[in-house]
Amino acid sequence: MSKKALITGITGQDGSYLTEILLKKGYEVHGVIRRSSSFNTKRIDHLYNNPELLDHKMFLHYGDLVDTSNLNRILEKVEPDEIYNLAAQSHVKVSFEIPDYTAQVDALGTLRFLDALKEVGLKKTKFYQASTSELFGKVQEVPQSEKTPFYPRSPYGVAKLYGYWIIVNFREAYNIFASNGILFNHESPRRGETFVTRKITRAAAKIALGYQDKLTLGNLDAKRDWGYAPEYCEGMWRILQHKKADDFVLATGETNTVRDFVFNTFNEMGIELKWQGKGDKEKGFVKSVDFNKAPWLADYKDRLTKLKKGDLVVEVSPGYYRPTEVELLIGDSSKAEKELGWKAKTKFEELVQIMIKADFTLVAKKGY
Ligand code: NAP
Ligand code: G4F
Repeated sequence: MSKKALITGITGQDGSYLTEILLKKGYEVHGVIRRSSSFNTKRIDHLYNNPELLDHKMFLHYGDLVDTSNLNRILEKVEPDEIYNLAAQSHVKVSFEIPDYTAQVDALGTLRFLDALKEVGLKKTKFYQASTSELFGKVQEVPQSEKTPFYPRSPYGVAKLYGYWIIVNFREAYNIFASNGILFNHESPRRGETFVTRKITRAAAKIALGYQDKLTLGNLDAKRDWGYAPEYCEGMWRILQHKKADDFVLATGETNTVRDFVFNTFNEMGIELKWQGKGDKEKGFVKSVDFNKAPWLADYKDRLTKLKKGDLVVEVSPGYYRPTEVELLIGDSSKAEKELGWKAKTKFEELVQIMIKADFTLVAKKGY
């Protein structure tokens, strides 16, 4: 009989990749989706409606991490072998605007789910918790590993810290197989449009195609350890296949600034930028344009805008600054490499290439 997995947050970036991975491994996949006034399943429609996967076993259930009774019902009905708790209010900046809701979902939602699992009495079910490098916040050590002390810097980070510790507590108190994946930033063409990488690649594509004049960002100096999301979702599965429940950092071990991400994105299209000014006066101008340096754009030559040296394409607005910022993240995932055989393969330059090519193609086709 195939194993059953239950995924919360199945409609998100990671949920969609994890579903693909588990279906390929022969799992029966159950996902929890929220009621929405318009369709919210675009990242998984290609799986749900795929005639080639007609014999696939994928089921969706309405639910919400703030609704205990329904979590109980879903657990009783599905009786999963593995649970992947990916649902969250996952935007750090937004968590300063809605801290209570963020705590309800990201902190107490994790508790509700674990407690439901305990009450329903599914003793063999394994539980994966989507923990985060935001726990390290104001970093106490470089690079950050499973042993680095936490210092969260946002309501999101604090809520996820509760999620982390309640997992550890239920593991120790009730012998539940519950593990934290402490994942550093991971991105893809399916990344939400308001996270910085996707905001940059979409805007750069629009600028090159003439749908947008400039890109406005916040802190260009922030450094992140950016990896490729599908690899991290494979890592989640490996964490639950480990012989014992434990906590693992997944990261690339490289760090780059937001400014580097912008520079590389434009550079992939043959547009070189130069920076002038400091802080919120900093601006990015076109230094040179040579679309021939980007052979992948050959089919679109007639549609590219007449960008020229000196054009302003990037500016800073303090409106995007956070009240408290996480300045530097760089992870050490040697434990995951040693114990799970997991290692990030896609490096920074390749990640930028994947994302700008995907967004350019999308914008060229649809204009947005
Ligand atoms: P995402 O794209 O923002 O997806 C979040 C998912 O959670 C969506 O499916 C969303 O549903 C669902 N959700 C939100 N509130 C919910 C609620 N109250 N009840 C049920 N479902 C709810 O996030 P992601 O990038 O895939 O990340 C997955 C998880 O990993 C999150 O917990 C995130 O905090 C964590 N994480 C992410 C990263 C990263 O770099 N991506 C790194 C470390 C940890 P809708 O589609 O209806 O909004
Ligand atoms: O892309 P971001 O919004 O991601 P952030 O805050 O690192 O959080 C993401 O990764 C975490 C893992 O460490 C996850 F737990 C979390 O769920 C989420 O997936 O911002 C990255 C950096 C920040 O320093 C931010 O201040 O980019 C900076 N930034 C500069 N301008 C911007 C912008 N961020 C956004 N979203 N939008 C901007 O215009």
